Amino acid sequence: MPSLFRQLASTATLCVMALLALLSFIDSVSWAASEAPTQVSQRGRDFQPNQISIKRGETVRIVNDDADLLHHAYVSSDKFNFDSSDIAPGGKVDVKFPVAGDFNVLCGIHPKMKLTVHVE
Ligand SMILES: [Cu+2]
Repeated sequence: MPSLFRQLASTATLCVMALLALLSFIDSVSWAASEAPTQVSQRGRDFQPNQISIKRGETVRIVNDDADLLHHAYVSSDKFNFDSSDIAPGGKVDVKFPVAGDFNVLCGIHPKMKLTVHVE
């Protein structure tokens, strides 16, 4: 029965296409979720780099790479505030920037440390 065979073949083709679409959707979702944060180092009493540009909703990971210094990171603005509390040597903190604008990330322990984050 060729017509039944054709029907089965087209049903199978549709199933395969649906499965492929589902897999590519799952793949794109997991890629978006696992997007690595922009990393900034606290080293030599400085943020390195000290100027970055990200998109709204993205995360900046601040890592204290000074072996013997305590650091800190905070944002104080009318749009967005953040306070990490102390960051021990080797410690890290993730800061998510939910709104667009230009923000200064400062260290409460070393007043000369400044990171400028431009959020598109
Ligand atoms: Cu510091």
